[in-house]
Amino acid sequence: MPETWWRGAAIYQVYLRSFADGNGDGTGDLAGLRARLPYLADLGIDAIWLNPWYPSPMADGGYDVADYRGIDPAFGSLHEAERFIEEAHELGIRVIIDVVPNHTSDQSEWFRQALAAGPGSPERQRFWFRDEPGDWKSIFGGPAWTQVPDGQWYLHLFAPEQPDFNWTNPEVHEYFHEVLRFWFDRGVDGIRIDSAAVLVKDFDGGDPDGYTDRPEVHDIYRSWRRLSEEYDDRMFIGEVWFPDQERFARYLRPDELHTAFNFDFLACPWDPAALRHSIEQTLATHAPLGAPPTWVLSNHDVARVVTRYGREDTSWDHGDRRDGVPSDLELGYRRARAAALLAMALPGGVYIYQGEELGLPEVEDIPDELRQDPMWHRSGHTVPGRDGCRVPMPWSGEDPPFGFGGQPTWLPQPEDWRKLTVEAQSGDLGSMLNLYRTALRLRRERLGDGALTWLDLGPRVLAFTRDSGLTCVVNLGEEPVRLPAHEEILLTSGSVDGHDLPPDTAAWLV
Ligand code: TEU
Repeated sequence: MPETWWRGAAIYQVYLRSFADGNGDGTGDLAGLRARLPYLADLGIDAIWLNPWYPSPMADGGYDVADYRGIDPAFGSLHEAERFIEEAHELGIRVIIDVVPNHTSDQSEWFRQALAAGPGSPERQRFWFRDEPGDWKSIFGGPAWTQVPDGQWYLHLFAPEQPDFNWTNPEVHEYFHEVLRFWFDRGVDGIRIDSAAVLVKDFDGGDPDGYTDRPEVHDIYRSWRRLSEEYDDRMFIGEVWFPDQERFARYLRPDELHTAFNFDFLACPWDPAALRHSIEQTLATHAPLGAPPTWVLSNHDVARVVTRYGREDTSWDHGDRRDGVPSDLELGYRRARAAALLAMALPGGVYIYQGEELGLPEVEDIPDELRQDPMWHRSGHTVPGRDGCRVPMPWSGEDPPFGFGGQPTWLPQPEDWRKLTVEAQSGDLGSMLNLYRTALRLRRERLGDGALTWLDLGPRVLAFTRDSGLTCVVNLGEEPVRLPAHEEILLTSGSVDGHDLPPDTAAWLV
């Protein structure tokens, strides 16, 4: 693996609670993940990104971390985590874990100490306690301040169970340096930085968004970068939801983060002009920095791509998730197949969210009483939230839990997922699973980092040739388009009629 292994890597996101259940309690865990490592090796990915696996009350799916140097008993033990890292490495798979520096759990030792120590104590200085609440709103809905029994209020940009750290406090800086060393010492290859742009707060600027992208946040990542360089081949991927590309790019300077998620591409509608603009802007932003771009279609926070692309409005907007809007899933599935070949053909790294390789749709009929997302509860049960993209993976069999593990699964699986299981798709050469397997194999052989040259095949077509000679053609129009001259068709996302590429179909040519 080249020294900067992440530059052209295919990275698979494991939402541990929903990947595979090794002890039969209906929740995913490390035993289940370890048992499925051969599946991931066979899929052909280079690294795994794990959502938080730490001790947590699970008020926000583990993003309310009670101890950053442990493993939640529901997932297993620290020893199992260390064995998992070793086993992944033996298969040539790197491991990226999630670190959540903006906030902790209200059940964490530090926050409990802060509550006990009372107003004005050093323990409270690790967080944002005030005598009066501010007017900021929580990203999950409702106020961002919650009162404690002695009358003070504390800040939480997300749920009340997630008090924000005070990053002007040197103790917080030192604490997270220790956390990074703890996991780098255990062989972790990368860190996904949660909510990376909101750590530093400006309460005095009168800005209702006085926490996004404050200049001082870059000092934090410069110190983290210096720390990572004490180790070999470690990387940071920042969760930076930020439309302003110039300010987004600051996080990717050579002394800060190695990569960041490209949410602009994810949020794009299924439209050639919008996608081309996003791709060109991404490449132009990253090139001068020497940072590889990333391409991502789904994650644990966003409605699944098959459902998004089957909707009338195929774009994504955090502020308007359009839950329950009608979706033509067959159309969405065709487009998701084509989008997969587009994303995997582009230069840089690609992220695959578990279940994306199975063509799973968003589950939009989860019974309300089973929903766990704090967005659902904090919105007064008006925003269904993100459980619909977190339903446990279907592996085999004709009925739930589809080989996931025990019953009931922590979120119910749709009965008709019997046709989407790994088992049902493995033997089907035309399945989404085999499309991803073949694409990842060809990508590893022929693509990764590098450059592209656009081809003009009409206004409804995205087409480019990679420096390795592979040409990707995507027809986003409503009429078939003639393929450019080629010697061989390596792969298509749907059936191709001679030399004509049907609508919502992609092809890889040489
Ligand atoms: O997400 C940060 C974030 O901005 C998103 O949560 C987004 O605002 C939200 O999903 C609305 O669609 C990270 C994690 O990815 C997310 O799962 C956590 O809930 C959040 O941070 C708090 O840790």
